[in-house]
Amino acid sequence: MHTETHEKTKYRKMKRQQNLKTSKFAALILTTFFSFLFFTCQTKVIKPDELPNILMITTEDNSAYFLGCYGNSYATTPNLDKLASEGFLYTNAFANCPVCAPARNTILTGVYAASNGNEQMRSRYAKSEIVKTYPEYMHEAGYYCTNNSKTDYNYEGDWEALWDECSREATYKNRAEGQPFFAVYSNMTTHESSIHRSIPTEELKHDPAKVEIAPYHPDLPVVRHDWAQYYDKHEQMDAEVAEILKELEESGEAENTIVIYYGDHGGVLARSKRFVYETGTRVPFIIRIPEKYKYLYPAEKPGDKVDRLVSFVDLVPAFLSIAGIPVPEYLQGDAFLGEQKTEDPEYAFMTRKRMDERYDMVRAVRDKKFRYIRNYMPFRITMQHLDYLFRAPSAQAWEDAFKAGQTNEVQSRFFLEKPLEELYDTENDPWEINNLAEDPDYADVLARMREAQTYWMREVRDAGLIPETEYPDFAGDKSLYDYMHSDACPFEELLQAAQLATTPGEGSIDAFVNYLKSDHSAIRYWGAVGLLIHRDHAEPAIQSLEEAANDDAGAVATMAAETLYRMGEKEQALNSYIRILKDTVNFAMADRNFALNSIDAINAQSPELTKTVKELYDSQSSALEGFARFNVFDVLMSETLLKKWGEI
Ligand SMILES: [Ca+2]
Repeated sequence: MHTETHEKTKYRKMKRQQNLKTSKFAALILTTFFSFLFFTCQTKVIKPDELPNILMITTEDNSAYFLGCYGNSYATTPNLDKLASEGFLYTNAFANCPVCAPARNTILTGVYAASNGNEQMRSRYAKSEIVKTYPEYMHEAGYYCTNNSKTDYNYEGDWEALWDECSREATYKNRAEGQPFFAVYSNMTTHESSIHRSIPTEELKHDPAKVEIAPYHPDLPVVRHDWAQYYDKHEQMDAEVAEILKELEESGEAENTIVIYYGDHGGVLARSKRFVYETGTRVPFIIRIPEKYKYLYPAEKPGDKVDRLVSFVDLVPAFLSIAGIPVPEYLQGDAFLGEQKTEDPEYAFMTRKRMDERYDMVRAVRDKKFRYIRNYMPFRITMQHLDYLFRAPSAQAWEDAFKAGQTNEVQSRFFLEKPLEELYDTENDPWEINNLAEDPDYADVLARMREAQTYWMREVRDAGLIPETEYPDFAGDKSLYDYMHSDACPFEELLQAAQLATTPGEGSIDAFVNYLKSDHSAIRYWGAVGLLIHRDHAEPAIQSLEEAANDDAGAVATMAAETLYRMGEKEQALNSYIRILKDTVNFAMADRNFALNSIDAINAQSPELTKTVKELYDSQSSALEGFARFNVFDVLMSETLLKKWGEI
């Protein structure tokens, strides 16, 4: 049997069964059985004129929290509340990535952005030929596919070719007679940018004094103002969604159309969008199914709530299941509607890596109660000063309050280095401020979810294990997905190195030093990361680190340099940083940006380093004008650094 099919089936089984320790023999029997089922129980072909239309409405950057139908009595979202009463509201729905483009990458492909190698926000890395998009499948089934209008799929592609119509005028009304439609509408009203410019307080509909703010935010007028403004934006968005539904009603197609509504990820008040907490990933998710398709009902009757875990990776399988198209094996989610609906999965998985100019790597697992988080860069703070995020007045006020020593422990935590692991009881601690990872009472939960997270990385061949600076070396012009699934990738070694590097305790120093000797730059990277995390015990590795600081892989050299600097070996570290910034033949933008982030985190400084950063900035600062600034991460980071140092 093909290895990939075998692994995939095993993964599905894992999600269905509490017990991971089924014997290998039983696994083989079950695998064979499930594969047999897959190949024999193909779905019946549905004629195009019997297919339901699908109208999918996406709103930007909004958490479930801000909707009345999700239990918030201060929210004013009557139209979405009504939609929920007519449809099915999913209480455990998640974006697999807490930010626009990677979230959309997963929605479009049915493959985790982390698996596609398209997790970096933003980027243009290739998509694998193996991975298809849902408009391609829906076209084959006879659908007229329109997109109004956001694309932002985080890979290099031809969006005009993907859709029958793709513009702000795109509409299902131009389809052929009798043809089913799949129409997407995205609404920007609640986008992060909606709080960048403050509405005068007297014009706000929601009262800043009455909003309940998250306990990790300092209780300041400017913070309350942004919260109130964000409630206002939801009210406006709710009315705009109602217009789309009204148009559907007036078209006479409402009785033939499944309506899917969701937020594209959480947001937007600081520590939500971009972060794999509830606030960044738990989205509103409502599906309205007309009576004539009641065979698709996920619960007894409209108005019922559904507590099944769903995440965006499940959308493509669900679309295919609705349309009667067999769900191909490479897809990584589970159909939650239709004939190919699977049993309820046990977990949902979430990831983040680079956001604009800021690096981090975090993986999260959610069951119906707990959220487990593993931090692969615990030496980076949560609230790194990301240019776009800190345009929100409340975000800046929070950072200012922290720097002024005016924040309490919980409010300060996100400006300090992170623990390696976090575990939250989302039922009893919805703001996720009580980390249970070291609580012995939760040791079993921790172990179970940690195992699920490792298992998931293996199953999807998590491309996050490769530092972005090394992508071109491994993927070339192709997708990192293809490399990760090829025999050339020493996946098990990589996974083991990453997990060992991020294991709490004194650290396996000898193993990390051995990793530094690997031919594979990503394995060397995890060796350096292991030493950085466990630097209190890394004295015997100094010489290896000094060699690694000269590595020709930027991420390896940077991690080694940072470790040395933090251990007091500053000269060697500074030389390494300067080499990466100056050597434009061997190092590219990603290398420079990675090094600049490191310099910022430890505030490494010397006259020569300052001069080098200034030269980088001066030579390219014109590139920072307008939105182009978000494509030149190294220049943007050099600007941030020089501002911090008072140089510009
Ligand atoms: Ca978004």
